[in-house]
Amino acid sequence: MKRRPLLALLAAASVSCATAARAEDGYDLWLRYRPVEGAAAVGGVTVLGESPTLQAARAELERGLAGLRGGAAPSTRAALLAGTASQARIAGLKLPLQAAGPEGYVIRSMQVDGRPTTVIAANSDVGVLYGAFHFLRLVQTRQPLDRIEVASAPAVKLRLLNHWDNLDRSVERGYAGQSIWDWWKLPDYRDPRYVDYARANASLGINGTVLNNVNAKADSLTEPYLEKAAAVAEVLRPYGIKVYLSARFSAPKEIGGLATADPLDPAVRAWWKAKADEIYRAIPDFGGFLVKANSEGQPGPQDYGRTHADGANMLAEAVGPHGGVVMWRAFVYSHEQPEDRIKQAWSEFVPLDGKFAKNVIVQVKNGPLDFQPREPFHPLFGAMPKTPLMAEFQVTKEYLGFATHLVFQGPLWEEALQADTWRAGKGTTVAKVVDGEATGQTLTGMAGVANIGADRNWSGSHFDQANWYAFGRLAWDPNLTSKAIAEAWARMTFSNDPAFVKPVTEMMLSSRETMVNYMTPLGLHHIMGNSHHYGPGPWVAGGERADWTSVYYHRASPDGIGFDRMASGSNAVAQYAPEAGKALAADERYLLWFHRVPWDRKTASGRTVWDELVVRYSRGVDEVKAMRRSWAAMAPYVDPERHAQVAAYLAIQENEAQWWRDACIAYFQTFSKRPLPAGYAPPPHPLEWYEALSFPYAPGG
Ligand code: GCW
Repeated sequence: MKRRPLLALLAAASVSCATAARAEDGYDLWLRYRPVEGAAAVGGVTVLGESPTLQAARAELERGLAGLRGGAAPSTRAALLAGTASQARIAGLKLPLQAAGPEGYVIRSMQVDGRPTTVIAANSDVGVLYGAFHFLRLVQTRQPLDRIEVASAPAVKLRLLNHWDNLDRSVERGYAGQSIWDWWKLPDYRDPRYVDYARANASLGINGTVLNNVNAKADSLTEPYLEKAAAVAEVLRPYGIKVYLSARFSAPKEIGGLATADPLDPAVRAWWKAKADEIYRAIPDFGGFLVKANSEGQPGPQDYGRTHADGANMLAEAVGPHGGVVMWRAFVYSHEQPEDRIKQAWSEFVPLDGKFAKNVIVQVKNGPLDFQPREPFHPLFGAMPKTPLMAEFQVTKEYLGFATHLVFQGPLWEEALQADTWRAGKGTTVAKVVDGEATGQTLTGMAGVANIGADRNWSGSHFDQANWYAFGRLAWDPNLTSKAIAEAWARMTFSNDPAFVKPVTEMMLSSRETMVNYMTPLGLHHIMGNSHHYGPGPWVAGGERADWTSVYYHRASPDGIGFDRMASGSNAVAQYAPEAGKALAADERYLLWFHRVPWDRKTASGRTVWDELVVRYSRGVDEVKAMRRSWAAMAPYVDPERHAQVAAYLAIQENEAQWWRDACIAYFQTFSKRPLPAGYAPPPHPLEWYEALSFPYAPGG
């Protein structure tokens, strides 16, 4: 009895210590487990069972609670009991585990053996692990711990990271250093970091990872590399994470000695079957293949006059007997095609609806172009009811300012997931297509192009960790709000202090719109620097293919600006259900995506398109200035190291936002030939100055 106030005092003391100043480098992500009030009331941990997964759950609970209690002993009045329904003690509690399915869990405050107990129960070991992480999140974010009543199961089956990592450790579109996969030292050396990677992913429910770039090398499928992949799979397995590989379609020729990779050729089919058998001998729970085919120069079935379905089904036949899947990407377009680039995936895939094997899932980017700051949802989500479709989001910020711009992508993904396809009437959101609710598909999935690298803070910036976090949470529950996600992340990653949580959550939530303002307002798209995609490049023209230029997309001329995708133009709008198309075309956020308009056309604000562009570009810069002020005021709540780095990056962001504004205004003004609205400063340099900037060493190329 006497000990309690003392413990409380100790806990309080360590809480204020932690808030004062503590060097942090971001390695711990949202699993920092720094002391919080309330954790001292949690009892000692009992996890029933000894599988590697249950051991991981126990270790995480012990490690997490020890940190959160600030060194204090567990409460002797309460208990924490975790296990699966195969344990009599859990089964006897009669918890509603049916709905938890194979990966979900129930967490409940209840009396067990006369003691207040927190029970974490599941049907499987990995469900217990996920439940353990959920419980730790409740403690970390200071939720009430004495009346927990949680039941959770993932809405989506395949929750995957896609690493665009190359065998030489470079990362395509990676801004966080080298690949974490040290292929050279594998399989003999397994970097302990792989375990922390697995913990972080398991804390979100991510259950698979594609180790290599979709622009794949066939070498990944050779014996030595399969051995390396098997070593990674072994480390990740206890955390419920399966390994997948990107498969190069021409591998039978390149490493198999065959004369062709034609998917209808019996020798080619036999080669893939044998390859799949070999992979499953090395990695018994191998997840399957991800394939980028006939896109941006990658080989594919069309090289032999075959269809995407022919190619996908051949691979599906090879991995099917082992329980594997094939994720076949719909990111296809060809410069030999005169058709509007954003229409091509629909044209190629819709005729194949219903023609894919059962274990094929077509992977569709959130929008029909390419991970832009804003684009409408991909029309394929409303057009292939007989085919499992998985959503692909880009966690790494290729088009969103790389690692140095603070852009929280939760709102971007929420916007895509909550978009209404109208496929089966109002309310058929992309989320309902992705989780199968609207289509009845049971093979469902969500992929995030990883932003993870060997940088100490994993993601290249502290705030980019939030994008990894948000992707994982949305893959588990695509209907979560980005607000709830941002708030939980900010609490765990930095501080529970309301004076921190509120302004930082607000800053995160508005950051995406801010970026749209200073990069691509009013539906502009694909106007960044050529190839590396860094900085503004609205003048980009010429080169090997028109659809890699900016002028192809904005079409600015003295008469106006924008891409006519209505019936009078490419009619891309007709790829949507009529109601959805109508709503998108009427939405000013997509004005220049769907319409070509004269410079003097009035916008909703009453200003002309030209004036509105200038106002929005300028507003974006002002908003970054406001972010800097708001972050400066957060110094008392954040360790100096992380605070300083975020502050320095925000200064870079402000400079670059200004650069985007000035360069785009200077360029578009050569067509609009109109003055800037009163009070708006002209760009400090002539257009040629911006055009002459060059960045041969931009990262991620
Ligand atoms: O976003 C574009 C990138 C390419 C990428 C491609 C894809 C892996 O610029 O780097 O290649 O998309 O998604 O396949």
